[in-house]
Amino acid sequence: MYVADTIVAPATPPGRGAVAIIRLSGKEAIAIARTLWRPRKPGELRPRELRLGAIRDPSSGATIDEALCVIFPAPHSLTGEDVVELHCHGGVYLVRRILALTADLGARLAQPGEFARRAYLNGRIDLTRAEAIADLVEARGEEALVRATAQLSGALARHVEGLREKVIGIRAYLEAEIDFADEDLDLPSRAQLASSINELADSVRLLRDSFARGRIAREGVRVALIGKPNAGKSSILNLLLGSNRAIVTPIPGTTRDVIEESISLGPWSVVLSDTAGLRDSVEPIEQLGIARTRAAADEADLLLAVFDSSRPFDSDDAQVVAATRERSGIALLNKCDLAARLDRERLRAEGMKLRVVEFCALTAYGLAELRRHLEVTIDQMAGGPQTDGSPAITRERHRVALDQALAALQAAHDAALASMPPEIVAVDVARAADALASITGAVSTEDVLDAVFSQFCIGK
Ligand SMILES: Nc1nc2c(ncn2[C@@H]2O[C@H](COP(=O)(O)OP(=O)(O)OP(=O)(O)O)[C@@H](O)[C@H]2O)c(=O)[nH]1
Ligand SMILES: [Mg+2]
Repeated sequence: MYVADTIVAPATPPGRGAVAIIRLSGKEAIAIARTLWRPRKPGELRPRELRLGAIRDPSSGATIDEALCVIFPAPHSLTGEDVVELHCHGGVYLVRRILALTADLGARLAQPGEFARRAYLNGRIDLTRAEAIADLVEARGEEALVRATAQLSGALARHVEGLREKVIGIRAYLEAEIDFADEDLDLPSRAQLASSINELADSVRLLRDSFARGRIAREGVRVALIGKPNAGKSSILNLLLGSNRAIVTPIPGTTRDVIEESISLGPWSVVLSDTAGLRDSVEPIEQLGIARTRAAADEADLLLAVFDSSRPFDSDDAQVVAATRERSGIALLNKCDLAARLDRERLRAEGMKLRVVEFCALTAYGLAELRRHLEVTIDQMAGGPQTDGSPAITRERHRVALDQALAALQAAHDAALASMPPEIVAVDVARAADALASITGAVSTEDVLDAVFSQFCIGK
């Protein structure tokens, strides 16, 4: 439900900074600003013009801060409503004080994503652009940034709209068949119709299959380091991070909990998890840690299986090999600076199917090779390096909608071939159009909007 009251929130992150921006949107926004803020030089506030002035407490008349003010009257604003920005100094207490003053004058603190939701409801942005704003803010790597910018420019929305128009075109043929059943019109045959539906389904499938790339770009790739205690997992994490994040000691069983850190790898963002060493342990704390290792390995997109090449293969290593079965990743023969007691051939003989890289965490030997292989593996997971610049979907929501559209197109195709009455085929075609419309929000429900906008933070 659209409530047109006036909302307020800091648009800048909490904490101290040179400047904080407080944003108001709604019918009372400009009136509230006029009460709180007075220009230094006399004269009316003109739209989209930044003016210097002071913020005063209306009850005492005391000046609280020097601040810039800019107004964006409806409908040409972020939300489509009257919007005001107060650029004040970035003090924690100061911002809280100004927010309280706006509340006294009738503004309500905005919910997460409420500005973007109003922008959508007033037709300023579609849902994919709203999601792109969230993605842009969250982007942790070049691929995520490029994707979010393209989506913000409307590339995905236009692509989906194009597909929907084709679906509606097919619907138009069916309507003609219904309306002019008795007349001798030159309409496409059922076989032609079925083949057009098929073509369209192929395009929808292509977009759905872009999810792997889109998701990886947006969320990052999850990579778990697994191996027996003392194999060198934490040393490798630290090396990849370039900092001593995890504790490293010669004592097996040092890492007890899962440690997560992000790195960039080429265009990708990678979330690395260092884990407790896998072994048969009776110690209860270690057992809990090992259960977490297994969970992290299950959740990971890729595994980095670490082996201590200075020690003979044992039953703990066998557990690690077993954990890599049917999984993607890379095996590292670590400690290759020491005399070798375990080599590539032995690992292969024990059933290791992943690529094996010789490594030394102390000297960084093999690091370039590891990074290169990881990047190539991620490229492959994402469906190969992208060259054509076509948009990718980035969210489960998009994928579900495209699956629904595909199922409906399939049903329409079958009904068309089975010479079903045009009304029946048209129902399936309409379902496909609605599913596509839900992606951009041309058709939406409260539930969908709640799901999309609750991911935003306050002030967006
Ligand atoms: N010689 C040599 N020592 C290494 C290498 N990598 C790690 N080490 C040493 O091996 C010991 C264990 O390293 P960690 O990184 O703590 O091993 P881990 O796999 O995290 O061990 P847990 O947390 O106990 O499971 C430390 O003393 C490291 O300095 C290497 O490439 N060569
Ligand atoms: Mg460790």
